[in-house]
Amino acid sequence: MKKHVLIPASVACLLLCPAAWSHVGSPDVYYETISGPYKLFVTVRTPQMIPGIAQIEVRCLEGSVDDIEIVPLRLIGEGSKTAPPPDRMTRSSGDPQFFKGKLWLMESGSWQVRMDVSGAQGKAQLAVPVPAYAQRTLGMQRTTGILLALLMVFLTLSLISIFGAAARESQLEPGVEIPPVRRSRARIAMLVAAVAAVAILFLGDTWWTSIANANASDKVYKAPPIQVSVVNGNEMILKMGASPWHERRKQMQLDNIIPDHGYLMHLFLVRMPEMDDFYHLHPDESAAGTFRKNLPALPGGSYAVFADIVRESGFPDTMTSKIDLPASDKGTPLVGDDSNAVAPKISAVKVNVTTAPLGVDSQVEWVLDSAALRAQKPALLRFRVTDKNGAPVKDLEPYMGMAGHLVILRRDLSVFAHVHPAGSVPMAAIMLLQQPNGAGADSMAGMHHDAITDEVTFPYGFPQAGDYRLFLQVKRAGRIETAVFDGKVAP
Ligand SMILES: [Cu+2]
Repeated sequence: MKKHVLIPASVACLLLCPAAWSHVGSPDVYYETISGPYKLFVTVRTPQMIPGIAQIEVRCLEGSVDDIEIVPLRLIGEGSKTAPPPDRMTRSSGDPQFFKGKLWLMESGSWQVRMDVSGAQGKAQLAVPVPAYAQRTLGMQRTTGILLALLMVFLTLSLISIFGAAARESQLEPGVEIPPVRRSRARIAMLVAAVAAVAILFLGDTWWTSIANANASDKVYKAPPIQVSVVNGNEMILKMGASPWHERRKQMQLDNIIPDHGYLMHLFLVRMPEMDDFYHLHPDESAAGTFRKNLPALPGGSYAVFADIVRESGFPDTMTSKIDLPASDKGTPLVGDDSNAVAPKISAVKVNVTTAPLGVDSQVEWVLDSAALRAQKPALLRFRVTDKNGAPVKDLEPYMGMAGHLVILRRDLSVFAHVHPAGSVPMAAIMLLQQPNGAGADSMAGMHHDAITDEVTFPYGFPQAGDYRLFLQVKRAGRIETAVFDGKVAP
């Protein structure tokens, strides 16, 4: 009890620290897939604490679903084979194609939510990767804190008075006058008890604070640190470390990174504060946890660095850093899937302009629906590519296996998300679920779920209100092209 009342002070400092970034400030899972006869949009709101409850929502976009059962499983390994009894999702009374459910996630790590869907078109099964991690420490409610503090004072005073009474009259017969020597002995006893009580409270506070700090450092998720430097003029070196959170977990060690849509690392450099220069690069791993990339010629400035990797468990990390780069006119030209885009200065643009140029002679229209720019609202972000005459283009081709890649950045960098037509979960995790002995039977999900047309969609929900810049990347006739949008997200 005494320990507990001291929580608020220790926790307060944790809450003031920046939130634990993963995929930087965008922890919820948005996933769109075709599962057998059904097209489904799944949202998993991950718990802030582990163990905690994940809130799951499924909207059926095609087909007619009657019933969905959900169960949480590890994404890989033994834990992915034995399923506990499933929970049934609740069908919305107002919207029969909308289902809600809850699942407990008992441990941090890489999970999947497996779903058995049945409806008018038969049965289907799918699995959604869900990375689970404690995002913060929960503070104590103020009223609980006050109540416990009052109880602490009451118990401490009671304890002192019990010691006083014991020294004063415990050995006297009832009704006997208390001798003065006992009265003074009682005062001494109460003084000793008070000193002891204060000492116990002090030690309790110290103990609790150290536990809270330890929890904050290795139970609350933090992205691994990354050291970024440039040598030989234009060779960027990125050295990953391990956060205490990762060190506690064997499956998070440096040597177990797996390729995600073709590369071990997707590296994004964004020139700040104007976000007017953008690079999407793929460094090579030269030693465990060390990556290298020869940079192209670039305008100098301060660059925000976002490095995406995926562990073999399917768990993603986005490491962040920043680096000042001098202007250089010599560099290694970008080849293959590496790309660069120049964007207007963010301080000079209008938000919510729905058309942006793409390449030399075409454009992208952001087809905004009412839900798209609301915080926490799952939406399909929809983009349509047209030529200079406004006609749909026919030459979009897969870029790293997909119709498009979307990087979403809040202006203050508190949100970074790298999203694909299948959603916000890493493609590598989806691929793990599709392996022959993998858990999911979701053979249609992921990379090739729709033929590539002139329209690219991304399931996503902006985590908070604010100004965002979106970099949409597609490939046309062998060229990687980027369209840049600015959106204001309402609360
Ligand atoms: Cu991508």
